[in-house]
Amino acid sequence: MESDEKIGWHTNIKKWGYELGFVAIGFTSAESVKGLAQVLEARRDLDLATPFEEKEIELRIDPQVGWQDCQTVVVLAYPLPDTAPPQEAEGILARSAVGEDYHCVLRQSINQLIDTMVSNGWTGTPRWQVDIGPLVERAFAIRAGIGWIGRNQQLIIPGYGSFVALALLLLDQEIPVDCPSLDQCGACQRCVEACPAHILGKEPFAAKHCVSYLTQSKEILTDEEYRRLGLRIFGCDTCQEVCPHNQQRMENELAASAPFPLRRGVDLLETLNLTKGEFQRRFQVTAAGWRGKAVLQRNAFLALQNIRDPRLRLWLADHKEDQSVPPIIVPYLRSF
Ligand code: B12
Ligand code: SF4
Ligand code: SF4
Repeated sequence: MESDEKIGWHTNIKKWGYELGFVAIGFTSAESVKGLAQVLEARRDLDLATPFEEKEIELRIDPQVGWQDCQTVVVLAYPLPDTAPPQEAEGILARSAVGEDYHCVLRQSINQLIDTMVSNGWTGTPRWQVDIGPLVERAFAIRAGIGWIGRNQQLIIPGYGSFVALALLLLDQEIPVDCPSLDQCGACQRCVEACPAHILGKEPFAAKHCVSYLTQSKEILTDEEYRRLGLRIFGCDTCQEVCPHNQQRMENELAASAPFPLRRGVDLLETLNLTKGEFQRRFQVTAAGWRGKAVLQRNAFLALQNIRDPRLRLWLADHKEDQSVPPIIVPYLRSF
């Protein structure tokens, strides 16, 4: 491919991506991410990595280990939809867990982007990943210059914020790359101070203690861990909500909460009593569905306990009597 043609693809892939709704797009090479293997090894050796991560470190840092023809990594950020904030005493869902599952939304948009590339003469065979895939997406995102990694560990896009989902498009052609962008956290410590698990500002990141992980883990949570959940039913947005770079979006959500069809709040007792049919209708279509119904019910139970909701005593009386307490909740009955 001639150099003019390569520049043309760089420009056009960005143009088509923005037309499809992506808010930031950047290009980087398929080189391995230097220095990241040591971080991943330290997380693994200290037992801080989550079981959701690929075990093979080389596959996570080097695109050519998974696909030897890979030459370029395009990083794309898609906005998470605006949502209405939860009301008092409601369970809280993270923004990434509300609305149509972002994995499906991004998959469709990337396939549309690839179709457009092919219809304009792209002859390669692009591959892609959205979240589920070995490559560490944020490492490529900073190298592709779409943002910086905040103290909250999030990829923050200058002028937009961090409430985005990321995707990687892998190409078997060499396309010009973008420059990394500058860190804009400065002296700010808001996320470090707000984190309920007190894990920010320390290296390596203790992913297994992160409340987002705890809401998704099926292991039995300690008393200290489950208290940290507060009212959270799936995920944790606290370190992003306090970030100055997300305040504009937060204000927009607060000011216009009524028109948003998507709500982050859920009724705790309804979630605890979730039937299979309700789970399929309300949660399975979202990114909160992948861990199943029981983990959401457990989190609703713990949230009711955390706010000492009197409805929990009645629920327990009924369900203990007919022995219908879901097995995932049984270990927590010791507190009653
Ligand atoms: C496993 C996982 C988790 C785990 C562990 C998270 C973690 N911080 O490691 C848990 C379950 C806790 C989790 C939680 C969340 N996650 Co998550 N998660 C992932 C997943 C699948 C892998 C992450 C991973 O590899 N971690 C290992 C560490 C080392 O990598 P990292 O934190 O992603 O990135 C670091 C390195 O890249 C490092 N780095 C980059 N370059 C270099 C170079 C050198 C030399 C060094 C030393 C370091 C370095 O800087 C980054 C920050 O430390 C990715 C998708 C993917 N395939 O990448 C999504 C992903 C990171 N998660 C995402 C989201 C949205 C979340 C939550 C916000 C969801 C929620 N609301 O609850 C929280 C945020 C928690 C947090 N503060 O990070 C988004 C991030 C979007 C964004 N704007 O950054 C991703 C990219 C999914 C997606 N496709 O959109 N997640
Ligand atoms: S997601 Fe929650 S627990 Fe995890 S680092 Fe951010 S504030 Fe802390
Ligand atoms: S809250 Fe402050 S320190 Fe944390 S990520 Fe945002 S700007 Fe950086």
